[in-house]
Amino acid sequence: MRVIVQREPEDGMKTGLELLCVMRAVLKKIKRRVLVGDKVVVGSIDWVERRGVIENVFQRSSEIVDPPVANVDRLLVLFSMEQPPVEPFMLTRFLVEAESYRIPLTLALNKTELVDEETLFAWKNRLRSWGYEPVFCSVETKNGLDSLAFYLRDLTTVIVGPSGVGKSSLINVLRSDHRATDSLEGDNLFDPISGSKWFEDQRVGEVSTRSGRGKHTTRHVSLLPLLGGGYVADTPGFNQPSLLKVTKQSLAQAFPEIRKMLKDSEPAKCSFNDCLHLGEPGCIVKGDWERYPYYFQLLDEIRIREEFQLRTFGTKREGDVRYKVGDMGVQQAEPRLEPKKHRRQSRKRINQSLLDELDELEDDDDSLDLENDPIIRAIENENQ
Ligand SMILES: Nc1nc2c(ncn2[C@@H]2O[C@H](COP(=O)(O)OP(=O)(O)OP(=O)(O)O)[C@@H](O)[C@H]2O)c(=O)[nH]1
Ligand SMILES: [Mg+2]
Ligand SMILES: [Zn+2]
Repeated sequence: MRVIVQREPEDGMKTGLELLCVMRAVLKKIKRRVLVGDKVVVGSIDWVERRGVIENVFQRSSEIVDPPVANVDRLLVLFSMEQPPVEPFMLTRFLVEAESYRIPLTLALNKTELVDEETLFAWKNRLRSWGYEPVFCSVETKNGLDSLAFYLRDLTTVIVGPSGVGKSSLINVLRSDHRATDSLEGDNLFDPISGSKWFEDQRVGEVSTRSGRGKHTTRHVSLLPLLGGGYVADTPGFNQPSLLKVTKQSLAQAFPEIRKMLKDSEPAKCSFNDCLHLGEPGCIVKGDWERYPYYFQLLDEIRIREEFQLRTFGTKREGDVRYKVGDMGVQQAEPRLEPKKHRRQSRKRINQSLLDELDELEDDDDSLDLENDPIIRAIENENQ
């Protein structure tokens, strides 16, 4: 693993160097994972050969699952106006996934030069009604890149979004010619080990003309130092965030529209404590907003997933709540009480058995696209 050792002397100039490290055997034994973005203790350093041993991992301030990155300060959800065009439901999926991590998020729309002013204006108003202030940008014309650079400065940011929207292109431009206007020359100077890809450009793909989509050019998660300070992780563009951390109960909190309605009506509340806001009498959430059908659709998808998990394993996943049927058939949420340690183990077992099960499934159903299935991918990431 590559570890950056950073030094911040009085003159404010950040310098650092990169070490190639292995993990201490005992960490492997206790299956402690080191994620991209982790802060670690390095020992047995050979400064000449630039080698070291990772002795321990610091506690994480945040952790996202898909892609697996630790200590993320901000999520940048990037879509493009055209090639590929914004699909509102897919955008909603990405936003819901991003909201579920409870990390500050920025929504940006790239390739603005491909559409006219009216279209931009219409999208701006539309997204405002969703509760977002989007940043419009174009890697091509460099429009809006200053505001983005400002959002990313000194933070660890993960950029997510569908394939082909320009995530890698944006990172390249933020890491190269943009520096001239935005930060001091030579700032944040890292001395990389040989063979390091940190100063190379990210590979940028062609958008396939037939589908208007990218061709999954970026395959791995990597954390790249920004010249003005901070890090950014490029991710492969997947079109289906897994929503594995989202439960029926937490879904509403991932919609700013619902959050606002609930807040505005305070102190009045929905008559049921665990209201799923399906428009029953006594529910504060009304149906006169654009994404209400998406909320329904996602709720349904999550319900089906939870039922599948319940049927298959007799339990749901971490972060879930159990339901018991209370008076008059009303479902009541109940937090799961097992200690964390056990939960971790059993989750791993569950994941493994789910994978085994799907392996078997695959034998008699080869239409199942395991490699690209978002849930399988996230589970595999968790198991690694
Ligand atoms: N017209 C236009 N094209 C752009 C812009 N930004 C990026 N592109 C092009 O969009 C294509 C896809 O860009 P990438 O940066 O590879 O997209 P990505 O989001 O990293 O895609 P994956 O790695 O597949 O997830 C490339 O051909 C870029 O040159 C822009 O602002 N305008
Ligand atoms: Mg890419
Ligand atoms: Zn309600």
